[in-house]
Amino acid sequence: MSGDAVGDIADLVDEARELYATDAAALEQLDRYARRLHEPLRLAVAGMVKAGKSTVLNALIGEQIAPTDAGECTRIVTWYRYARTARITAHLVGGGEVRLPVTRSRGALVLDLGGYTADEVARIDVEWPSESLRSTILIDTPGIASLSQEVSDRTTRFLTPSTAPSEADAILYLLRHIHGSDVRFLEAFRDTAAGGSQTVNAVALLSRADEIGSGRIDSLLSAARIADRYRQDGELRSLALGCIPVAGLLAEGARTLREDEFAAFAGLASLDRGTRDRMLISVDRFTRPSKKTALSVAQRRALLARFGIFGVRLAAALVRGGARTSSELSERMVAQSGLIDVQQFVADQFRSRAAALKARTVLQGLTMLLDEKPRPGTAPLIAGLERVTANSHDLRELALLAQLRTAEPGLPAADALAAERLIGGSGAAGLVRLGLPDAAGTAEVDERVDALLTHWRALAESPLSDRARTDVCRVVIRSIEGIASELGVGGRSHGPAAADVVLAGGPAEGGR
Ligand SMILES: Nc1nc2c(ncn2[C@@H]2O[C@H](COP(=O)(O)OP(=O)(O)OP(=O)(O)O)[C@@H](O)[C@H]2O)c(=O)[nH]1
Ligand SMILES: [Mg+2]
Repeated sequence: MSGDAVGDIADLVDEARELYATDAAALEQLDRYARRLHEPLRLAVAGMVKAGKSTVLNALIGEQIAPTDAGECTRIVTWYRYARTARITAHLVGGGEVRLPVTRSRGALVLDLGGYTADEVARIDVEWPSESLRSTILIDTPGIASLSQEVSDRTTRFLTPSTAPSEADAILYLLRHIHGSDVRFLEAFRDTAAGGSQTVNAVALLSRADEIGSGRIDSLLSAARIADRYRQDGELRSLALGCIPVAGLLAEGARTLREDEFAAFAGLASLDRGTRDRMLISVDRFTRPSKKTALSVAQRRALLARFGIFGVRLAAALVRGGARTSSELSERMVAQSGLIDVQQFVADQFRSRAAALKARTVLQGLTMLLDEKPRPGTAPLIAGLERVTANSHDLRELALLAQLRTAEPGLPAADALAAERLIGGSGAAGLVRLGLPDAAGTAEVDERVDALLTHWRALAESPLSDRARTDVCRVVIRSIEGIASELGVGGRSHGPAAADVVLAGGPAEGGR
């Protein structure tokens, strides 16, 4: 989305401020929308209780800052955003805020509510100097389908409110198996977040992937197969943009690996194979008193808490396989964990569309406000909202992506798949959309763009295409033209035809 489109929406928010100048609640809401347009993307981590949400969030940040124990804090929506100095603020339910101490223990942040209970705290804001938070605000949420209805309600009120857009622009939804509660939540999120456009802006993470094969070394392969199946599954496919297996504990441990832990793994790796295999056969065996290793039982328990039995087995195997330093080991463990796929997905599908996702949220919020509190003089604002929606190609892409995922596409199957890729369903980068390798040269790109334009124009103009199909084709053609201009190709036949594509708006350049 071009900066201008965000600017247009900011102008509409200003117009709304004048219309609602006498309504303090509406003004406060509008101020929040205005700020939201200029903040980083809000990405929430959600899922059922103990799905591994806080652990994955820590892995993404690369620090142990979200509490993963069973304490009070896991019941509170907690925001993690970038700031140069660390600061933690609790926002109280009745209004007002208190500063909480920044305390660490063994490298992990300890969130201390200072005498307040979780019920008294509406949300916690953690400002933290981590580079990974510069472009994304991460939000940890209490587990849905909790034993405590109030805890679940906190998350559903936050992510799927009934009278406002979701507080999150996109979510990482963690699940261990698909459960009825997961499907119900994702449906509610899709409907709330998307409003009329039904945008799909959630990705499913098949979490705690190391436990899937009982911690056997091939667990992650089994997890990958299950994730594949879920990805093809009709139900999840219409609710999430993908399904990625991830071993969060392994990723968190790897990204925060300490020298003493590396030394412990090196010690295990140096044992003869038979001894090591027997020792690591189960958690029970590993924590039995034994003279075969210099590690105390307490040290072994600590390794299990940090890495799980799978992580310990893998780390020992990786050291034997040649990881000579803690950073080499950390890198290899991260590579196995699935974290990089998650990071890549977030970058390709969410961050590159950040402006469009935020814009959509604010457009939806303004529309809801106008519906809920109609007043004279709103006609120009309504027209403005319609104009921005129709003119923003990025918003059209988001809507079409959802349409292709959730409804009968009205296109031959191969075209539907190609359309999805071209509008960014497999990633927003130009070459990915064209289905070309990273190394593709200009001539190859040019040729592909030409062939695609010829194909999609013919389809648009075919007498067999009805209005709906022609509209889809036009969005796709506009996307191809956007890619051509982004990649600096498209001399020959692309230029003039742009005129017959009525959609205005800049090329799909993403929101960076
Ligand atoms: N083996 C294994 N254990 C994990 C993994 N992720 C989390 N755990 C463990 O599962 C427990 C819960 O993890 P959390 O990250 O706190 O889960 P959560 O979803 O945030 O839990 P709530 O906020 O209480 O709903 C902790 O004991 C973690 O160590 C994983 O990938 N593998
Ligand atoms: Mg948690």
